[in-house]
Amino acid sequence: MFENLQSKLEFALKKIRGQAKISEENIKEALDEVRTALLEADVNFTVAKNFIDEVAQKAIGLEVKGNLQPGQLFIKLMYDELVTLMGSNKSDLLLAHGGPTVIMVAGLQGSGKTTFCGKLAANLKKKGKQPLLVACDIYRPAAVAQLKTLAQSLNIPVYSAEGKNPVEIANEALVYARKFVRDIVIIDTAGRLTIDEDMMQEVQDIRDQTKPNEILFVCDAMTGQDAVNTAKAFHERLNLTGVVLTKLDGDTRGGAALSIRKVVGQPIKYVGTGEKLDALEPFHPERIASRILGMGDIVTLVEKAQAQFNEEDAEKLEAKIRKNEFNLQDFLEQLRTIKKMGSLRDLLGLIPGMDRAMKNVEVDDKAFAKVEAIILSMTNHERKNPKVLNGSRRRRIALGSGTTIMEVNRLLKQFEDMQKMMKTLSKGNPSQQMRNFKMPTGFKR
Ligand SMILES: Nc1nc2c(ncn2[C@@H]2O[C@H](COP(=O)(O)OP(=O)(O)O)[C@@H](O)[C@H]2O)c(=O)[nH]1
Ligand SMILES: [Mg+2]
Repeated sequence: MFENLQSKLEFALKKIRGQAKISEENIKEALDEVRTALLEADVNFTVAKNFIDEVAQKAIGLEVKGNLQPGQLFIKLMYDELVTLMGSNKSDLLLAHGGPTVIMVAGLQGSGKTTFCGKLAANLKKKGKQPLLVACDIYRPAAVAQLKTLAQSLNIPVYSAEGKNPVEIANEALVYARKFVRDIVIIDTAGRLTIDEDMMQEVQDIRDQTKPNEILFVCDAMTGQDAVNTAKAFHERLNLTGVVLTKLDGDTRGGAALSIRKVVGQPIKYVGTGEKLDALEPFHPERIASRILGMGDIVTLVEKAQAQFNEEDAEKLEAKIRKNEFNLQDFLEQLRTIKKMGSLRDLLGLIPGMDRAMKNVEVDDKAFAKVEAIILSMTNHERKNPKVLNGSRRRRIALGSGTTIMEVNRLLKQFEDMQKMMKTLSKGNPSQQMRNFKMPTGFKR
């Protein structure tokens, strides 16, 4: 799977992986090769371009900690972006609340629809569901027979009806499912070799009648970018809820896997990895990204190191709080970290119990800037010893930061409260403390 893409990427990143220093120049060089590798893998042009731009931009801001090498961080960045490209998280099947869940399966002929219907039914049956398969591909007699054979081997019923049209069959199948208490109805539809109007109209009619919970587009991963264009056409017509990539066991270049999520905007839900009925896996973006990048060792290393650094920082911060040494300088540094991270919760998450307590707190960025300006107008000594801040010093700070004495006073009062709270927090029950606590300027409840 993805052998060619993998070896090309490995080549592109080889030069950078061991580097103690990386420059804009060698990032650019590596990214040019990554771009070529993606295009050769038949990744959609726009998707490839956006991907490269994103990585390039983030690479500039890479911050090196401890003895990690920038090259390793760069590879981790590539990995993270690949995961994002493919949708970040595993996406589960949407199930109906009450009444049978209807799953309609659509796609071109030979993409693996019928096989997927069988695999999905088998998979859901194992989980205790009672699927019903519906044969709506009536144009080739062999298609109905194929579904029946699959179903028989699984001991799952098939609904089919000779002489009826697919919309009637689908409707009757729903009645059947309710009557015989089948909780999942999987509708196998007909495909053509290319998109044609009759076929589209027919699946659209089936959709309108059966109102499926899931409309899954089955996509042959071997067909690369073409598959992506087809998926787009299906999506415009049917409003897909998800994609299934088949034949990932074959000699696929990777283009479809990497492009389809961005182009269609719907998650990949399953991948087919063989002809047998158990060759179905939920789609895990991280696993596929690891396979594509083939540098799992580095990714794991960087992840571990990053987790460790966060822990170290957290411990230091905690110690300071415990000893009541958390001063305005620390506060300023934390503010900046928050800004960089873009999330207050990340910081608060470092303080035991705080993340839960602050669940509903929002951050106001403008107020942040004011707080920052006030602290910046203080001398180092003042930041570390807020006690020395008498009236005249406060006036000077207000002037210097373009704020008012009242605002300076408020910040200092709130900082004092915060210090107190932090001290109790590190000892006791955080959520209890939070209830009575007034947020410092910049934090809104
Ligand atoms: N290797 C491999 N073959 C598959 C996979 N899914 C389907 N096939 C094969 O692809 C061919 C077409 O599958 P079929 O389900 O009949 O496609 P349909 O026309 O869309 O219903 C069959 O020979 C299947 O065995 C898969 O994940 N891996
Ligand atoms: Mg079929």
